[in-house]
Amino acid sequence: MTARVARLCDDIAPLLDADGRDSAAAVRDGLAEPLRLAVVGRVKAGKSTLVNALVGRRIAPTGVGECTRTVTWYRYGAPERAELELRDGSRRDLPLRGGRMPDQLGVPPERVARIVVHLQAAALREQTVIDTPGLATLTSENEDATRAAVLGADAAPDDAEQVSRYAAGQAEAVLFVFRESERKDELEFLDQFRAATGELGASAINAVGVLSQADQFAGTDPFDVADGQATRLAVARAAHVSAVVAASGLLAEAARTGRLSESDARLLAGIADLSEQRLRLRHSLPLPGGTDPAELERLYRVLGVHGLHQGRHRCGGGVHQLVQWLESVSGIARVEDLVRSRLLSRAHALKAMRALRVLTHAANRTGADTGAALGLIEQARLDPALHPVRELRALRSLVAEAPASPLRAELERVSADTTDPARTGLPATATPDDIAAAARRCAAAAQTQAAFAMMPAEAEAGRVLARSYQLIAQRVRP
Ligand SMILES: Nc1nc2c(ncn2[C@@H]2O[C@H](COP(=O)(O)OP(=O)(O)O)[C@@H](O)[C@H]2O)c(=O)[nH]1
Ligand SMILES: [Mg+2]
Repeated sequence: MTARVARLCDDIAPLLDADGRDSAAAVRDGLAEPLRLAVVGRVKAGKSTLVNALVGRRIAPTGVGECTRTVTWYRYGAPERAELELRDGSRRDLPLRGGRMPDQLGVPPERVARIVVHLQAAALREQTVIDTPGLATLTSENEDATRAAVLGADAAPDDAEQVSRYAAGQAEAVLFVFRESERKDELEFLDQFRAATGELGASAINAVGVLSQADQFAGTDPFDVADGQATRLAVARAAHVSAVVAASGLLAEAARTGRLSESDARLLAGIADLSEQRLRLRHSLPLPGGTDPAELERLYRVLGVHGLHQGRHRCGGGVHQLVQWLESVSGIARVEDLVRSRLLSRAHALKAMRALRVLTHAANRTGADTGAALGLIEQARLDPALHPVRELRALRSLVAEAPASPLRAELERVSADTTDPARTGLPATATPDDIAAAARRCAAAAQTQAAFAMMPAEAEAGRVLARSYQLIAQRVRP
């Protein structure tokens, strides 16, 4: 698939104008890179904290610093370094202080197009993580910066020219960070995001969601409450995100970024017997002997109230036990599983899909030989190598227009990163003849479903499925 798209980029370049050729070259270069995952959500949703947990470093500034107003790319690379890319096209090095981003950039944030941080973090081998300031928030600069991260710098949502020019630098997948699912503006945010990003934005095939700060939900087990809300949110927003899980970025960050020491664990174990009531009164009543009040306040900041109150009972085995508990209760592994199973497993198809869109925009520019360029794109689309892209498009329309359709599960199964026996519902031991016969049967059934479908999205899903099965049959029995 990747090789086919790369060839298309080469073939189409002579038919484009200079900007279009730049886009095609950028798309081609990006094909070999890890998937670009943009972390989006409102300001203070907990995006940067979650980025730190995913990357395993306390690198992204959290809170109110200047850097939180710019878009930052975290990518794999050595030596570890950060670069500022300014809007005028120039670059300058940004010194990392103790492995962290500086609080000041040295230039006004409005002059910054993006910051690129190169780290040797294992998590970045498979994905480039793009931290964004937040959409639908207090200031319009924030919104512009986030839109730029997803659509490309300066791109107005309805300006296809701009989109095509900058689209090559965009994200291919989206991680939505929701703070509280009940808040109406949190849901409106999704609609605004879609309105702002249009076809290039998030959908059930390229976006997953996290209900963040799960440790802050009310109830004896806040994580349990957050889980329930995440499930409801996923149902309500099935067209925008393929799934939502609850997680606490703060607890995951504490577990993974080396912020806790043995002496912290000892301090916490020393206050394990105090009542929560007593801990809340710590500012007016003296603490048991030996407890350093400043250290305790620091731990409240690192762990939050729930994390500290529950975590102090998991310190008997030292900091190791505490860290294990934080890691497991935080839900961060579920976030990673979701990203892996829904996004990274489709990385090639998601990249190809975006590439075709960028090239289509480039082909439609006034300086291009539009007819010939679109012809090449159409040829590529029909190539069996790019059939996975057609599957994803069909799935996206189906989820948006007919989410309850029985074809949905089938299309999800067929388009998943799996084996041909699994795609045709057979055991792994099935012979090529069995698989080919099953695939032909399934193809016929899908064609029938396409013929009798009520909705256009269902008809298209049926046709695409039929073709998927035909391709399987050809593949196993050429
Ligand atoms: N209790 C708790 N606080 C969090 C969590 N995630 C972030 N925060 C806090 O919320 C504030 C905003 O977080 P930040 O990651 O900067 O949000 P961003 O604006 O979306 O990048 C910071 O003070 C964080 O410490 C979490 O999971 N639990
Ligand atoms: Mg942030």
